[in-house]
Amino acid sequence: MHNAKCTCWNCPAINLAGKVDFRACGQSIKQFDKTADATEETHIMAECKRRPELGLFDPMDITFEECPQWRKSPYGYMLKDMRVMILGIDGYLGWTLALWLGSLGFKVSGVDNYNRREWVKERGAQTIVPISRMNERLHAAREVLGLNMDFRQIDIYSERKRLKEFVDEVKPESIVHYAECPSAPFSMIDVEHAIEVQKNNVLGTLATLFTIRDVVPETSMVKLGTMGEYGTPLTGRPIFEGLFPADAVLQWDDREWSLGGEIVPRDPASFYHVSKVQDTFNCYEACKYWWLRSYDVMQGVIFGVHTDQLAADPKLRTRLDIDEYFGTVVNRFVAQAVIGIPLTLYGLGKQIRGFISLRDAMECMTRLICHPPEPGQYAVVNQVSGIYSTRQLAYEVARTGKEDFGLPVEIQRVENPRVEADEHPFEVLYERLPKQFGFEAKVSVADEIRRMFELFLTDEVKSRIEERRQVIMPRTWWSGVKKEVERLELLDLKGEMEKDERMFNIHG
Ligand code: USQ
Repeated sequence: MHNAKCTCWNCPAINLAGKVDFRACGQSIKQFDKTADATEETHIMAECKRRPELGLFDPMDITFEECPQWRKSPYGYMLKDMRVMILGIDGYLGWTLALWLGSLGFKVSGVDNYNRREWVKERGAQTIVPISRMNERLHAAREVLGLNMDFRQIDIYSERKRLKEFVDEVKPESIVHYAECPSAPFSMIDVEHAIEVQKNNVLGTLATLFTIRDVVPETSMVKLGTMGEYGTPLTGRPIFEGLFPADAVLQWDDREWSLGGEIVPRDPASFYHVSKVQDTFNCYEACKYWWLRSYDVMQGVIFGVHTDQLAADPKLRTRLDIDEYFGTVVNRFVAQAVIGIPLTLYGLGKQIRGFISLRDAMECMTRLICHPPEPGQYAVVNQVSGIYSTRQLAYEVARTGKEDFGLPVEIQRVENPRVEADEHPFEVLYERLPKQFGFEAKVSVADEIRRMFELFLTDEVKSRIEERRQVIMPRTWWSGVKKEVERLELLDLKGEMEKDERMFNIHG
């Protein structure tokens, strides 16, 4: 088990603040409160909020494996009835994670301001998988899965006081922060949207960090970042996991320096991605100033609709968007294939990205929640399970649509409304989740694409895609121009396949 040897030092049930003023800065006279231990060898001592009978003890002494509060689970040792609060619980990921964690025995609570519903509506779009209002969703979760989740409608930025009160009431041992606008095109519409996205994301995160400092400093924050923070370095240098590895060296002018532990360069691709970069620095600083602990999860492009809990009942489904703004590329391609729009490859279609399925992302998040960072630790994981070009994915969707579902799928190259390299090297390191946290991807792109076809071809979902046909073609250009992109060419699939069979085979 990946977290068996973690100790109370990692555990959010620990109380370090009471006896040792170790959150004070280096100049503080009162760094160690000697009343905690009268001996000269005073070192950091702890109390356990769950096992007060232990009194003061050395937090390194007890491992998760030894502690009766930590129980074995498929995803590592799990803190019994661990309280997890999900910010953004009404979203595509938030709702999925709530059901997933709840079914594993976590005590789930959540907040949401329903912004996502409003933003999608404002663009004339809709989730193609119907979802009901939150109270009905909560009711269904109770009826079908026996889950009791505590929910509050709160805007984490403008209603900070209410957030603080709710956090104080629940005392979450982990806070998953999904409460952000995830759309690059939405942030590029105009100044109002750019401001809306940055305000929502950057200030919401900042408010959350202060709340954690003031109310639950030992909680571990699992914060959703994005692979898009890094951009696609044209030099081909590897994309490390957030920080340079210990042996990285900068050489210049016959001199050299270690880069180990420094934040790697960022080259975000939209004002949305910039908001995530700003979050990174805010989280990094908060861990440094206040000894908070945080994972920054650099997630690749997500795809898919399935977890066992979501599929347990139609009332439990999570939202799924396929419009220009909120649909991610694989989900969009499948929806296009279902209603006969040739798949929209932007530019050359040789953009390469990291991808991960919805289900596998949930497993990664669970493993991270079960393995909290140490106090003061800001850690980063690149959360992807495979690397593909958009062209490879379009081919796979076309192949599955044709062969398995008899659909006449075509692929078109259209003008690229974004400013991004559409042909570039891309070497991503994504080793920490498998090596340190025991993650192994379970869902292949091909399987999930097939599953999406099955759902999207049902009468209700197909007609909801048809109803919103007009919001599929992109109209938001990074330049500020507002016009629908034009087709550059319709790809000759057979010819393309003969030219480059490798591109056609995402399994090879
Ligand atoms: N693309 C197409 N055709 C389409 C839609 C997109 O070719 O119809 C291309 C885009 O030009 C881009 C790539 O597909 O090169 C990915 O685009 P996307 O819209 O699926 O994803 P992106 O805008 O990058 O953002 C999504 C999520 C975001 C997350 C990010 C992870 O919306 O929240 O941060 O994926 S990553 O891309 O790794 O930065």
